[in-house]
Amino acid sequence: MAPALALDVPSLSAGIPSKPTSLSSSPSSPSPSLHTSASISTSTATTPPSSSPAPNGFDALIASITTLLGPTSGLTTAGVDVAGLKELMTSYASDAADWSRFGLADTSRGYTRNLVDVGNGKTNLLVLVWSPGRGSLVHDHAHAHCLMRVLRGELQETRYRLPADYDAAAPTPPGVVKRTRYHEGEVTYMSDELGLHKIENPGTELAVSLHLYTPPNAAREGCNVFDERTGRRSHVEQNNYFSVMGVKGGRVKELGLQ
Ligand code: 2CO
Ligand code: FE2
Repeated sequence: MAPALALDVPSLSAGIPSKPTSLSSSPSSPSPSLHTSASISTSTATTPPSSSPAPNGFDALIASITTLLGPTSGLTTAGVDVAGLKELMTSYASDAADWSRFGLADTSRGYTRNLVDVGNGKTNLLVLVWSPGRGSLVHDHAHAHCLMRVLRGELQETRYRLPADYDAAAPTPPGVVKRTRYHEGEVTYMSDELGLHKIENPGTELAVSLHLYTPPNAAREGCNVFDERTGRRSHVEQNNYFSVMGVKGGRVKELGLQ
């Protein structure tokens, strides 16, 4: 049967298996409390805010990413200034007041994918909100560059090698290469050349991260997820978002982004 259609649906943003990882929490844990500072919202609002907030450092970051990619780069993987993008994402002086309107949480899911910007069709910029003790499935990145900055909390990445026989009827399960803990403010890079990964929130509160994908291949064509135990690959869509431009249930086309 075809897999669920988006990375943010419960079947894909799976709970962390209790046995094989070193993480202690599980999806059946009691509901977490939200951060007290919390501009992170669990709002069910379905209409856009009546006025746009004043430009801030986050808006400047978004504009800088688009400028850096310029008129020609970002449409293919080659020629993208990854170091420049990493520098921009690192130098952003994070203020939750800037990005929290995008960070809509839903603790019934492993994480939410909230669309922030499409960079003139060259990027897919997302704020992801990770439920405590939960995370993603093992996945690839559709031949795109992936940069992740932790905006709040800590995230654990488990990196895997893609088995050569991944398309066989009984493939080799992806082997773990390493685990890394990323802290607030850190930026990491991932691509298919580096293998596969999954991301988890090992903490007891929501974690938030900013993800830049360029070119936006996964949003256009989906990506692959891999069963950790069997190595079986499934293709999933990545063009459904929990929110678009801060609007829950918002659609890319309705908001003029595509
Ligand atoms: N790639 C996953 C997604 O966009 C998040 S893990 O970090 O790349 O849903
Ligand atoms: Fe990823």
